[in-house]
Parts: sequence; structure tokens; C-alpha cells
Amino acid sequence: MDSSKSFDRALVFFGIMGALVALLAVIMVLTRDETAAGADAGETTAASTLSYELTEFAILGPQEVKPGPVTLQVHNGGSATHNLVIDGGVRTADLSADEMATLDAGVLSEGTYTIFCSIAGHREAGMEMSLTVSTNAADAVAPGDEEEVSAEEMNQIMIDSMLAFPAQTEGKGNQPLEPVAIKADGTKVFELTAEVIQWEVEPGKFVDAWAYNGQVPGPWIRVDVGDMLEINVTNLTPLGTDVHWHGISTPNNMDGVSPFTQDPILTGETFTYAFEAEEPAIGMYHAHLHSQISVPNGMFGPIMIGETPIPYGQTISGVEIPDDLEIAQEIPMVLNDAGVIGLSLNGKSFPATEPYVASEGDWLVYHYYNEGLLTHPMHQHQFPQLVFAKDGHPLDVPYWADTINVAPGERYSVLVHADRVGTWVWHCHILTHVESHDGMFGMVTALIVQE
Ligand SMILES: [Cu+2]
Repeated sequence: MDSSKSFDRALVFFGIMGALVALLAVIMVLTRDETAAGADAGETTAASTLSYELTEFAILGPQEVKPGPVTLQVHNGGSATHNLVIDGGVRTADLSADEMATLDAGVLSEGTYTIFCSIAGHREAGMEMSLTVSTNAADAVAPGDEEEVSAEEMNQIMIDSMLAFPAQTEGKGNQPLEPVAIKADGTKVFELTAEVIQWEVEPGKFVDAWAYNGQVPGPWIRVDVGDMLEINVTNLTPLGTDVHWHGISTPNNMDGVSPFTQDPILTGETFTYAFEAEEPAIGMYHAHLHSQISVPNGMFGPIMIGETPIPYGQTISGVEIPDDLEIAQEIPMVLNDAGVIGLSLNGKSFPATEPYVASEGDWLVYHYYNEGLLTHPMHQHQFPQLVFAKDGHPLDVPYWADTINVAPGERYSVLVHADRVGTWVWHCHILTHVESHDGMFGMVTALIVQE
């Protein structure tokens, strides 16, 4: 009995040992296979971390990466809420200004992936880019390993960018539009042609702008109350269009909202807007159909009817407005922040923005128009701005302000007394709309007051 039990135990012992040896052999083979696979695939399994910066309205970051596991570090450096979506893949949450997110994109194989922001309108405004996954891609620079820029270098970059102002560029917007004909009954006939053009938005940077009459903003239309108008609009852009006369009183069929009030003006077609300039107005004109594409890209312009409603002779907060003041300059200031034009004043980004030159003691009128997608607090250094009209409506109680918050679609008309000599900057006060790590840009210009 005892000896047979010992024999059984010995069998069990050797059985277990045999199984363990076999298992060990399998593990060793498997491990060797994994090592071999890793060696064959080489760098392709190396994890890459890519840094992306979101802003109005662009996604800035690497455009290529090697195949393998990819992690995206996303920072919203803009002032609006943005997110980052890999088309057909993962996405971040909506990120408010200055928020960060880490996005595990998984293992990306060779191909081209589209990255965009899915907040309504932001993709069309420019927040889209391609990420090419290729074995030929350069090695990703890990966050934190970017080249260090010293404080001295940062100072120099900012100063150099500022001293580049004012820079000459091709093209100027807001040019007064003369009628091409005045009919026997006095009707003023104007021509507007919408077309995709090359527009130098900043020195050396040409974009495919959508423009009226080859300029951004489109030409400045000024007519008198009671004028009969015929405005022939020819569409040479790739999409159907129309023109909405924002802030102008018109019959419904002239409101420019296809397909409700007219048929779209298709590519190659011309439509005539005919209406009477019924009331004084400080308006703007822009496309309504496909506006989220064409307007940020440049299809907007100022239109004014009648006299500028200056509060002559009134005393406002203790400051008397002369009853005989003469307006030395009337300046349309059209704001934009999206599309191919981007953060800009009158279709140009600093240092290509136009400086305005006045003589000491001049009275100036600015008309702000916001054709962008964001609100911009417009600040004039030194000189208070007397807001005398909102959206073209004269205010019974004008008021002084040094910063005017101009929301999309709004117009503010202000009077400025340039009574101190100097170069006074004039800019949007959202600081990321005027400065970046590459220096000053965007929504900045200056009023230069001379003796
Ligand atoms: Cu701004």
C-alpha cells in the first residue's frame, strides 16, 4: 500500500514538473516572437506625442507623424470655445479658453487624417488641417523638447514685428464706389462683381479672398436719402450668392435672402437690386447664402445713406461738441476674425493695416462694422470715443467710451477729437487678437496725429 502510494505521488510530481517545463518553453518562444516582431517593425511602434494649439480660427501643430500609437496634447490658446476632432475617430471635450486636453488617438496606420474643430462654423472658418501618417515622417518633437526661445529673443521678435509697421501690401479696401451711370430719372447704377481673388492680407501672404470688385472690404457705397439705386451684382464665385443690405430699409424682394426673397445668383449670373434709399443709414452689405464661407473670406462692404448724424452743439459729460465742427476724415473700420482673411482691420492684418494720419485738433469719425464671428473691444489710445450712433440710429444720449465692444453684425459710429500729437495705437483689446509668440499681428493699427 505505502509503496504504491509513493509511486503515485512520484508520477504526479513528474507530471507537474513536465507541464511546468512545457509551459516555460511556450513562454520563452512567445517572448522571442514578440521581440522579433518588435525588431522587424523597428521605429513604427514608437509612441508619438503631438502638440496642437487651437485659436481663432486655425489649428496649429504637426502635419505628419510616423505610424504607431499617437497621443495629442491639445491647448485652446484662443478666446472662444474650441475642440479637436479626428475625422472618423476620437475627439476632445469642448475646451474653454486656455484649457488643455490629452487625446489618445490609438494606433494610427499610414494614411491621411483630417483634424478639425466641430463647433458650428469653426471648421469652415479655417479650423481644419490634415495629418499625414507616413513612415517617411520626421520624428515628432516631444512637448517640452521644442527649441527654447530666450527672453531676449522674445523681446526682439516682438519689437521687430512692431517696427515693421506700416508695411506696404497690394490692394486696399473701402474705396469709394462711383455710379457707372446715372439714368435720365436720376437712378444711380452701381456694379458689384463677386470673385475669388488673390489678396495680400499681410506682407507676402496672399490668400484666396472672396471679394467684391477686387477689394476687401468691398467698395464703400455712399448715397443720398431719396436716391433711386440699381446695383447690378455679378457672381463669379464658385457658389450661389445674393447680397443682403444689412441695416438698410428695402422692399422684401430686395432683402437678398435667397431662396426666400429671390433665387440665388448662380455662378456667372447677374441680379439687379433696385430700391430707393429711403432713410438715413449706416449699413453694410454682404452675402447671405453661404455666408459662413463667403463673408469671413471677404465678401462684405460698407454702405451709407445720408448725412452722418453728429450731435452738433450738444454738451455730453461736460464736453461741448462744436456746432460748426468739420469732419476731417470719416473712416469705415470693418472688423473680421475668420476665414482666409482672419483677424484683421479693413481686410489687412498688422503690420499691413493702414495707419490713419490726422492733424492736431482734427475731428474724426470712425464707423465700426463687425463682419466677423467674435466680439471685439476696440480701443483707441488717448482719445475718448463719443458714441453717437448705434447700427446707424442716432443716439438721443451719446456717450463717451475709450473701448467699444463691437459684436458680430453691429455698427458703432464714434467721434474722436485728435487734439494731442503722437502715434496712438488703435486696436482690439482681446490680446490674443493682436499678439502671438511670433510678435504683433491682427487687429492693430495707429492714429498718427501731426502738428
Ligand atoms: Cu478682437
